[in-house]
Amino acid sequence: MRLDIVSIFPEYFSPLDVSLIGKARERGTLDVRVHQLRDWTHDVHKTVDDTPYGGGPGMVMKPEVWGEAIDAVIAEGAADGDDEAPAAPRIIVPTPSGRPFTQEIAQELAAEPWLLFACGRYEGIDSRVMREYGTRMRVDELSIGDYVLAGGEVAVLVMVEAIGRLLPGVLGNVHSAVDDSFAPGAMRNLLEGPVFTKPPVWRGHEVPEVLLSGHHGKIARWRRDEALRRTIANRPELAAAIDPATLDKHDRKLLEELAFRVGPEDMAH
Ligand code: 6GU
Repeated sequence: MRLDIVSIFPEYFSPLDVSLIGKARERGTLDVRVHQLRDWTHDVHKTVDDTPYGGGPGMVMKPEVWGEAIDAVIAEGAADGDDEAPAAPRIIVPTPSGRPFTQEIAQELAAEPWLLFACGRYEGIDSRVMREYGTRMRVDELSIGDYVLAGGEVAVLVMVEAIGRLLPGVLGNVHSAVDDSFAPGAMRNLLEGPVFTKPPVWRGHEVPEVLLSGHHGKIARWRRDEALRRTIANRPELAAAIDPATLDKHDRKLLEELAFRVGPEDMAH
């Protein structure tokens, strides 16, 4: 997969040199290129922003410099690519006003051959940039959560890590992504429960006995109970969205004990 990132702070992306993503880059699974937006300015001050039309606080990133940057990155990528490579990337613009970035979107993006992340700072990028490229390619404005960051750089790091670990061969253990709290499958919509390793007693705290029993059926049941408990405690809105058809008798009994009802009619617990 090819990833281009355009930002006024390329230094923000040095974490991509280490760990799983760094190894994937060394192996060639991931081709990440970080670009300095200011390289496409023409004035001595390398200006990337200006005051907003209509007034108000803050500054807006100028469309001309973004247009030149994105055109150049696309031209370079298209020239580098083999004949089967697509002519255009999918463009991602991180912004707190975007659609939520979810595991489902991470999976969708992990299947793309080429992504271009356009990091805005200040109050954001002139909206015509997204309009312009949206006529020619897919452009997604995505948010990583309900809080405001100073710029999109950290959000892009988050998205690249979530996407990168889904690429074939990036995770050491091919099963690691299967158990993820938000992965599709049987445990979908359930958070993962607590985990333990040796020693069996640490500072007087014991590992739950069932995990030492070697009884796979009982262990699976215990893990599911813990997943349900944790989901109800930490994410009641996720618990309320569980399809009742995916619950067995044991699950229903546990939910009753926890005084939690599943289904749309009652979110209280
Ligand atoms: Cl993607 N960008 C910024 N600046 N703030 C955010 C965000 C993105 N997602 C949540 N807050």
